[in-house]
Amino acid sequence: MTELKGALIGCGFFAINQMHAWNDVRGAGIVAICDRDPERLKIVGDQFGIDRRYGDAEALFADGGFDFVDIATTVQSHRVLVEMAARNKVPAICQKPFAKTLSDAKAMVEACRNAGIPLMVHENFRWQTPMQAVRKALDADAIGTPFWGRFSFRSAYDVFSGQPYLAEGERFIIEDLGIHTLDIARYILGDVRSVTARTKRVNPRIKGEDVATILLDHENGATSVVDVSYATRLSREPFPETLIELDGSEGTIRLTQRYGLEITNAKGTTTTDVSPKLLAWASRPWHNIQESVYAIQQHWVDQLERGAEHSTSGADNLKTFALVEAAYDSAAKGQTIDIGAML
Ligand code: NAD
Ligand code: 89Y
Repeated sequence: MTELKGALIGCGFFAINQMHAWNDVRGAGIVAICDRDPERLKIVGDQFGIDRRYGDAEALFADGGFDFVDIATTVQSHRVLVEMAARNKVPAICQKPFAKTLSDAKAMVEACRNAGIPLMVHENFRWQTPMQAVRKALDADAIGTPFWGRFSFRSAYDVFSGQPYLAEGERFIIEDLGIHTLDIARYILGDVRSVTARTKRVNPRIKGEDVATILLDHENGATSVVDVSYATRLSREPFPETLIELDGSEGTIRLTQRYGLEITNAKGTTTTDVSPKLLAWASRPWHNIQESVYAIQQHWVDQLERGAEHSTSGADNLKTFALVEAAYDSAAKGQTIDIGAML
């Protein structure tokens, strides 16, 4: 197979994981990088041996010579960069959060559709080994039809030292982390009809909300709770694990801390270790996220090769992004928000 050539824009904190993962992915490699901060450009260029370096994305696209672009900047630049990729007819991956608003996100999907280029959102949490294990158990009919779920991420891990911008935005946990948890809820229990949410800020040193409790009515009649917190000090810090509880017509699934998958049905209870692999370049506790970065990037290449839609295509991600906006809207108004009307 011919190796696809990629260009990466945004050489910050998280891009290091993406660059390591591209080294491992079969069928693609990064040939050019871009960052408007010369220091980050030098650090990443030197670490990964990339000679083609750009301080400006327009100049990168003007030179060309790559088959796809991986946008790893923060959200403010996502729309402009995705639309630049569309204008240049270059397939694009865009980090989460996909956009600042749902209307921007819709415009980005439309621009790529009109340009005829694939667009995938780097929504990697559904690619974590434990999430895949839960999906597989449901597909194998281990608990019959699920009617209730809880998707929980509660932590006091200091995310602000690596990502200081998270302390500065008007919005924090739903937009940054809850977006993943909401996507997992969709991946496991299907699309959502309506959203009711409550938020709180506990940490006085940040601007946005750091606690959210979100009730989802799924289209198939299941109900779930997505609860996320960065203000929860526990005896064993779970970062970055998403814990899951599912009740079904024939049994239950519990994804417990330290990656235990417990399935109870008429045959009894089985407990399996669904720990993520510790990749050569990964480090605990991030290895769960890091493995999923590799998995989603491999999926990008595999689907391009097959000419097939990506699991977290731009169009798919609109349905996750709508839940983010609906959660903020619901918390602000104290009302339940209808998702169908937003899409
Ligand atoms: P960061 O601020 O450390 O890095 C962003 C980099 O992009 C900076 O070096 C900045 O100079 C560069 N940049 C910004 N706009 C640019 C532009 N127009 N042209 C060129 N360079 C530009 O941010 P980060 O912590 O690495 O986060 C990046 C994105 O990754 C965010 O959207 C964040 O939410 C996301 N993220 C995802 C995960 C995940 O698991 N999927 C985890 C952490 C962060
Ligand atoms: O930015 C966030 C993400 O996407 O995963 C975890 C994180 O780094 C901090 O909440």
